[in-house]
Amino acid sequence: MSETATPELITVRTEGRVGVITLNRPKQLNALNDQLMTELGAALQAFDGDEGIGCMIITGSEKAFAAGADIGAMATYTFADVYKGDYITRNWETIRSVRKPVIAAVSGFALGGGCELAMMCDFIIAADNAKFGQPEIKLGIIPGAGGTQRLPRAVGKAKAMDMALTGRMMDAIEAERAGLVSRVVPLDKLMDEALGAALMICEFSQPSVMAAKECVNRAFEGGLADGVMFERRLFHALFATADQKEGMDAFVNKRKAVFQHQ
Ligand code: CO8
Repeated sequence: MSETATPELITVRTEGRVGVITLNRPKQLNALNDQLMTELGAALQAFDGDEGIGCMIITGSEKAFAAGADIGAMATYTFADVYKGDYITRNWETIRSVRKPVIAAVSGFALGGGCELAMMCDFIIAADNAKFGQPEIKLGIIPGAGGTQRLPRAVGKAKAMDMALTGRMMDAIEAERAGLVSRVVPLDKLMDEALGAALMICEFSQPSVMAAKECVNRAFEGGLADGVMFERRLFHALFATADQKEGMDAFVNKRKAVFQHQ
């Protein structure tokens, strides 16, 4: 399908200024195939370019955020197939180009590519039934969408090695303790919690929200000195925004700030 066609494997809706994308291949536990990833990328880019949207949420079903890349679709690929066509991986990078915040609201299984997709989001809010894992080793492969890189940065080498080498799953409590998820809530409160966080983010100055996201991502991708300098430059730059004047004037005059996102 083309990127402009109506999506079939995701559903898309808005809640105020929040764009909500729900992965929707329930029978396959939201296994991530080429079409789904293309649709997801297109939806994220559309929200990112929409002035009316300030934050996005990606979620799945109660049973599965996503149980990984589609094993059936990959089963017969050869090295030459995947290398020449950049198959499986080619449309996974879109999410990293999105500049507004993306929250993963995870219930059920987030395995393999599903765990990697959640980790590509800016933070993860988990339901108490969530299970995270990188079970690729059981299939004779390794994670291919950043799992061996983002997981150790999130949970440290010991747990990341344990998960990548044994394929064991981490439940929501362990995932929060280890730093993989930011909050754990009862399953029936998951979307309320994610929407609450997203709506709060939407109220803040969009330039400062985008700058904060960019700076935190720098901490993952570069050295400390570069990251601190990058942060300082953006910190200084935000004094050029009307929202900085509004935010500080509101504090000084003991009133609520109303940001114009400029
Ligand atoms: N791909 C395709 N189909 C799947 C997948 C998957 N990853 N996971 C589940 N399904 C299907 C099952 O085949 C089954 O289909 P059917 O009903 O037609 O038989 C249906 O979903 C329901 O699954 P189960 O019956 O197995 O449900 P259970 O509750 O018994 O078990 C599990 C749930 C534990 C999640 C189990 O389904 C499972 O282990 N799934 C596979 C998990 C896995 O190995 N994931 C890693 C996949 S490899 C990967 O993600 C590589 C990422 C590389 C990213 C590269 C891009 C950048």
